[in-house]
Amino acid sequence: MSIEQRRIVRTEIPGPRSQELHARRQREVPPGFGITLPVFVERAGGGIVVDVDGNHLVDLGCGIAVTSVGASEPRVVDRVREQAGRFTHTCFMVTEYDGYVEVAAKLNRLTPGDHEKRTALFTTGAEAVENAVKISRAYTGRPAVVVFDHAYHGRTSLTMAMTAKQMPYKHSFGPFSPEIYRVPTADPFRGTGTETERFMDVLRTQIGVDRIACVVAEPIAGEGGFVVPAPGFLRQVSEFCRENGIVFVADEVQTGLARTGDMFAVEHEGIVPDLICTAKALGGGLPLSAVTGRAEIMDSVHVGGLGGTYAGNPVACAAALGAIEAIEEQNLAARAAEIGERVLPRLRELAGTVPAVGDVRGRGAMLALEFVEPGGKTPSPATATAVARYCHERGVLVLTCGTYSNVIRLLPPLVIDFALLDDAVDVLVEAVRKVAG
Ligand code: PLZ
Repeated sequence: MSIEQRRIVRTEIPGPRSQELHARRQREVPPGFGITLPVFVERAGGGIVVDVDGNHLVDLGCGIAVTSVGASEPRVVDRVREQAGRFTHTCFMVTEYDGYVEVAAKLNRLTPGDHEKRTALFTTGAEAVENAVKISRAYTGRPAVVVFDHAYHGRTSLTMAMTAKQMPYKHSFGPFSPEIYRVPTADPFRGTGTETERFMDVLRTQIGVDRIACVVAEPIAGEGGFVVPAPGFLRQVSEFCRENGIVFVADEVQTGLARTGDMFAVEHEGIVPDLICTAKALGGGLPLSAVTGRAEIMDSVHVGGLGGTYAGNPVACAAALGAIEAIEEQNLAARAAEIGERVLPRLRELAGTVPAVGDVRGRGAMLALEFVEPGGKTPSPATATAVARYCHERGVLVLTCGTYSNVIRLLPPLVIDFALLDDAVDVLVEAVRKVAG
C-alpha cells in the first residue's frame, strides 16, 4: 500500500485519537519511557509517518536513525514475510541458518579494510558495544576502556557507564561499571584544540597504555549532539591505538550503513577500525546489531563466550539482507551525501542570520543545529525545544539531542523525496526564524 509522499495536517498534532491513546498509555506504561511526540502511528513509508488521525508527518528522525531505507521498504518487508512463514527462531547457538552467515559475510565485505574479518550478530546497539568491550578485553588481557565526552553507547550497565550524559541516562542508576575512563573529544565548537595531546597524555600518565583494552569512539557523536570531531583527531587516536596494542572500536551504531554519505563514517578519513559496531539501519527496522572485526581479535574469545537467545534472529537477518540490498542497489550513501549538499547550505544561511544558531554541523544525512543564547556559547535547550514543538505542530517530525539538550538533529530516511525534504526544511527554517530570530 503506497503512502502519498506529502505533508498533510488534518487535525491539531497530536490529534484527538492520539490523545486518547496516549492517555491510555499513561495508565499502562511507566513514565520512565520518555516521548518526543505523543502521536500514535498507523503506517509509515518513504519519508512519511501516517498517524491515527490521518496526519502525514514528514519523518526527519527515522526512529532514531533506523529506517534509512524507509519504514516499509518492499525488499525488507517481503523477506521478513518469507522468513517468518518458514521459521521465526531457532537460536543460532542451538541450530544454524544461513541468513545469519549471509549478513556476517556482507558486513565482513562492506566494512573498511581488506584484512580477514569475522562478524558476530546481536540484537541491540548497546549489546554490540558491550560485546566489543568483552572481545577487546579477552584479546588484550587488559581491563581499561577509554571513551569520550559527548559519548552515547547505550543503557545497559556497562554501556551506561560508557555514556557521558548524566540526565536522563545515568541519574539514580549507579554504581557504575569500573575501568571506564573519559577523555575530551576534539569538539570544534566548544573544544580547546589541544584534545589530541590531552588524549595521549591521559592514556600514558593516568591510565597506563598497557592496561587499556580498547578505545571506543563514535565517528560523529550521535545522542551527544552530532559533534563531528576536528579533522585528523580520530585518525591520530586510531594510530595511537595501533602503536600501543589497544583495540580501536568504532561505534557506528548511529553513523553506519550509508547515513553520513559513506557506507561507514570512519571511511571519510580513511580510518580502518579493529572492531566496528553496527545496529539501527542494519536491520531495516528489525532489531539486529553486529560486531565486525579483525579475525585474530574476534577469534580470541573462548567457545561459548559470545551469544544470546535472540542474537542474530532469523527474521531480523532477513530484514537486514533486504536493507543492505536496498542501500547498495539504490546507492543510498551517495543519496545521503546529496541530502547533505541540499540541506546544509540552508542551515548555514540560518546560522549566518540568526544569532541563536550557534553552530551548524554534520555530514550527509546526519545534520544538526545547535542553539545558544545570542552573542555567546551558553546552551539554550529551551530554544531547541520550542523549535521542535513548532515543527511537530506543523507535521515535521524532528528530534533533539546533545549533551546540553540544545540541538535539533535531522536524520531523514535516505530515500526521502526531495520535494518533501525541501518542504520539511522550509518548516524548520520558518520555525527557527519565528522562535529564535
Ligand atoms: N551507540 C552511537 O546512537 C543508540 C538511543 C535512544 P540501542 N542511540 C539511540 C535512547 O534514548 O535509548 C545508540 C547509539 C550509539 C549505541 C547505541 C545503543 O543502541 O540499540 O539503543 O541499544
